[in-house]
Amino acid sequence: MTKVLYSPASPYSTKVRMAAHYAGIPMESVLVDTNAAPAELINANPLGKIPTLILDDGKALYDSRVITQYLNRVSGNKIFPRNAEKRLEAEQLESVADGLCDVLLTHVYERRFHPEEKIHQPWLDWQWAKAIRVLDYLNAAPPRLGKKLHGGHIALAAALAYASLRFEGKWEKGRSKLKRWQKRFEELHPELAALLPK
Ligand SMILES: N[C@@H](CCC(=O)N[C@@H](CS)C(=O)NCC(=O)O)C(=O)O
Repeated sequence: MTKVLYSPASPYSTKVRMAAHYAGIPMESVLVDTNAAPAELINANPLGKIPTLILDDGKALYDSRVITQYLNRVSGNKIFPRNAEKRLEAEQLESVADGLCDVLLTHVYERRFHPEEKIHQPWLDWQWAKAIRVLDYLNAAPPRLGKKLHGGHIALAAALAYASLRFEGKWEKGRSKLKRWQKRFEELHPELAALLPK
């Protein structure tokens, strides 16, 4: 069976696991600690990042957007719309949601990997400004949400769950539409919400 190397707090891993579940693609989830650089991960992905997918024939796939496109192909377009314009919209939403994860992760890593005196606050401020812009942009017009999902919705749900996990109380103020979107996603899709980090 296809394996996904993941960690429950990793938003890109959450996205991929939710997308596989949504598309009905069975997958064995293998918990890895990227900080320990385990051989199974490094041998599959020289970047040592998760998620990394390992197919039955041993082929490895990364990063998460390569994986969601792969899942879309093998599921017969269950993750991205066939219509070109709608597909571009979904891919763009996935990209901006992943970009939000990138800046949030930069914050987490700056603090995790540097001693206090080496933390560079202007760099953190620069990154945080991006997070604020993305959150405001999304809050101004949250994507339409229903039972039928695409990869952009799934990526956004994963990104907001990560924001709540690491920055609870710091991102929600003044963004009630986005907060409601997050809640509604969880109400409409409890089986996917079960994969979100809590
Ligand atoms: N662009 C990548 C980002 C993946 C990523 O940065 N994952 C983090 C965990 S959330 C990771 O593996 N970090 C370990 C490291 O950078 O060494 C993707 O979309 O998969």
